[in-house]
Amino acid sequence: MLDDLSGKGLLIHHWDTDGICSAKLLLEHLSSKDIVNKTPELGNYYLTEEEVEKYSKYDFVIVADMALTEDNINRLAKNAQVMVFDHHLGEVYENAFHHNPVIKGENPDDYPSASWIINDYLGNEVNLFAILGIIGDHEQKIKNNEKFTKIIDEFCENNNLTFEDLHKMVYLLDTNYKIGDKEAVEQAPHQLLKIQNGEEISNNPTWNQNLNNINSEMNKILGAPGDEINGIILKKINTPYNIVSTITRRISWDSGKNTVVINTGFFDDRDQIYMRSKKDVAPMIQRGKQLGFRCGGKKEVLGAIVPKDKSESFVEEILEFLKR
Ligand SMILES: [Mn+2]
Repeated sequence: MLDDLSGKGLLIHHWDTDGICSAKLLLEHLSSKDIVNKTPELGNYYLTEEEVEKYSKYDFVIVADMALTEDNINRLAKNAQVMVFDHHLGEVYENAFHHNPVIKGENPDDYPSASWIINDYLGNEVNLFAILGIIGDHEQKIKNNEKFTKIIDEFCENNNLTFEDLHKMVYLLDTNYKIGDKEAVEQAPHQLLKIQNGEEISNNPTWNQNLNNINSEMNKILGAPGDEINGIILKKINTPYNIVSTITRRISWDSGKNTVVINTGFFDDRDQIYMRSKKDVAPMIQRGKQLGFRCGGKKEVLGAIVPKDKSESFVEEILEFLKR
């Protein structure tokens, strides 16, 4: 189906390692086609009105590792053939080719990243980019997944790499969105198309400098204690870096507790709210959508962008949900 696409094409992908690696794999496969890649405004899990208008002039649109709104997809599908490759929760799109085994009831543990799903769909061998997407989305937690631990271990052995080497590459690729550089995110898949091996990621000077800057900000934030309410960790942060998901992960994994983080510093008019829980958070994602917020996530993680005046009450609801 990918091979039948013709005309001018657009690839929209998530800004994280999984999205960048997914884009690299798709661009490589589609190298003979006329296609450009874009990521949404960083922090937005949807397209703005302006973006939808700009992106409506293409003949085909591919979306990778992002659950855009159904309205976004419908609008794009008016003029274009739309294909979506994803593993986030959500609804099946009526007007697109929607390849998302997780939505269709498959076990998420068998589909840990969009990069894996796409690599499989393309019929490629296991490779660095399929693997980096997985480690990007799960980090150390993937070690609880027996099937993929085996796949990753084998890959490391064959390529003379350690898990830590791959983990570091993920952190380097993720610096592009964490410093808020949308163009750098869009450039990254093209940089990956040129490289021969992972060392060229590990040794990239710009990404290493970014990482140093981000690490000092992270350490500053993680060094200050959060509040603990009924065994739930609640942390308010105010940073211009797009690191709310990373901070939430670190706190929740280090503490083993349900964690809610609010960042008031990324958008001028809205807060970023992130939650990680051992509970299935799908009902809370539904609730966020019902309240009209941009809200999405996976089985164990919720991310929402909430107007500043609604932020406090939504956090209250999340805390209530976690207590139940
Ligand atoms: Mn992903």
